[in-house]
Amino acid sequence: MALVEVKVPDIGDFDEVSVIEVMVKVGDSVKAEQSLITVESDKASMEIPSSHAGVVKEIKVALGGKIKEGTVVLVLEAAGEASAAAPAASAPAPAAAPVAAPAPVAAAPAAAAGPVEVRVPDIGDFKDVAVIELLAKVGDTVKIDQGLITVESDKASMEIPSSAAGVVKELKVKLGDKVNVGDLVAILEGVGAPAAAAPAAVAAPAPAAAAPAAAPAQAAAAPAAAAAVPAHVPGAAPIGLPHASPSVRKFARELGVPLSEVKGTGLKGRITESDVQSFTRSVMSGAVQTLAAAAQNKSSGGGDGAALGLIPWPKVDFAKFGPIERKEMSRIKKISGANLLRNAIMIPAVTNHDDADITDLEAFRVSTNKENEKSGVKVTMLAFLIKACVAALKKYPEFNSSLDGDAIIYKNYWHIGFAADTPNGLMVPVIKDADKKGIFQISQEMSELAKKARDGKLSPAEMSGATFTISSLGGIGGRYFTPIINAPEVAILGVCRSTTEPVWDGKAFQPRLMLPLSLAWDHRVIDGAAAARFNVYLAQILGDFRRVLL
Ligand code: CAO
Repeated sequence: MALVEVKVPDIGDFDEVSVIEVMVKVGDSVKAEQSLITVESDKASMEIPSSHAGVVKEIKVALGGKIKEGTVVLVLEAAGEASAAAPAASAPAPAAAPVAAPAPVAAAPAAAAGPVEVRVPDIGDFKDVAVIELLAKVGDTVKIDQGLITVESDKASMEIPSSAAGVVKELKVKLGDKVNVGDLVAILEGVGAPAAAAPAAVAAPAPAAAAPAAAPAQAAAAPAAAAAVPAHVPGAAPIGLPHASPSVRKFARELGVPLSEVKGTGLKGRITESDVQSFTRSVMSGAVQTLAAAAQNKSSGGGDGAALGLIPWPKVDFAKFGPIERKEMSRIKKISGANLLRNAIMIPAVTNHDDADITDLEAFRVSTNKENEKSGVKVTMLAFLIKACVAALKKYPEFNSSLDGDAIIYKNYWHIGFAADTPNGLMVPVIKDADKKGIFQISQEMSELAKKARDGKLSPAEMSGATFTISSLGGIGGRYFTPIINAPEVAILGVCRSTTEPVWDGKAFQPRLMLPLSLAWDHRVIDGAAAARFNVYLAQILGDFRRVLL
């Protein structure tokens, strides 16, 4: 069986258009006329069909690559004789209706100031194509060649440009209308007639449009030209691309938005520019994750960093170096991992370390617990830390805030989350309205919530709404660490194990119980001086709780 090179047919004025989708892969059997790739200019997108039936042996183009007439798209092992019914590949595009072009120019001669009719130019083989987007409205001032409407067949979409500059007086088509060559699109109040050489706006494939000098005035007048798809086969299999006009595709590409994940709200589910905008907003706010980001979070180490332009995550065959055991991460670890990764990457966090002298507080805590031994409630250092943090948050409200775009939301409630280590991973239960609760109540709630966390019984409500979080490793050990902020909060306090240290009191070293504090904060909202003040104040309160009353 013969190997056949399938080449880009005559696509008219298109030169160096980008490949935006490769629809087949090596090994696929394709039919003659089946679409192989989609290419796109800023004004139209089109599919390039196969000239032959056969099996794909090699793909010669890549996503993002530029192609033009004659570029080899792929190599096929032809199934039989080259399909006679496949004009596209070898033969130039559809006779690309010569540029004897239609209306526009004819209707808009010299420097007319009166009404100018804009009509559908020669769009080649296309008949009864649907208007899927109105790009201008009555009252708009449009430039020559500016797209007025977008039309679409099952194989291509293209913008119909204005043949003149002017103000749109009347739009003669509406969404869903079917249009043909010569149909009236709009009436403009001419503010200037088309210059002699209005370039082919739809950058369409009309070969004739490209014809140089030959037909100067006429050709110039023919803004668009033949249809976007060289070999249009009515009724061919629908394309796999999401429906969106070329300009929306371009917009999405500029933002890196995967169109296939955007829900279209336009006519027949078409994706509009505002759909792309709202998708972008949802991703930026963290409400939605792109499939690529989700896949990255799933992969080893929390992603390969490709989206950040990083080198790939190292792939090592660990078994080469010694025995290994592979265990799937728990659901909680996967979820918290994805959140931690996002927070670590997206928040410009800084950590301030300080120490609080808790000698007296610890003595008070121990004596309180002795006195209340029978109550069954153990007063914890963490409960005091929660109360002290509420006082500091009230004094420095930016630590109890969240970012919302360019605004800061200050919260007039104080819900404090605390990190709890559980067999399944890290969880953060929340003590609600900690400002209104006493140390006993907080201690009791904490022990109940920590137990629930360990038993995997925390409800979502018990883990939401925190305005600030404390992560205490005090019961375990360590000196200082840099906790990751629990977005959308803007600060977190890390606490390590207190130790008795020699502290200079001005005359001598005294043995004092010092508690290491590590405050991580979002530099977009908080600055270093505020963080230092917060820590100093917090340490003062822990040193002497009476200060809360001042
Ligand atoms: N310094 C010295 N000792 C401390 C201390 C501190 N800062 N904090 C607690 N301790 C001691 C307590 O006195 C207690 O000792 P005794 O058993 O002798 O009374 C012991 O450590 C256990 O403390 P606790 O029962 O009061 O528990 P806690 O309030 O410290 O912690 C909880 C509760 C749920 C926070 C904890 O069990 C936990 O899960 N900690 C880990 C949090 C975590 O993983 N953070 C990291 C997040 S970032 O990856």
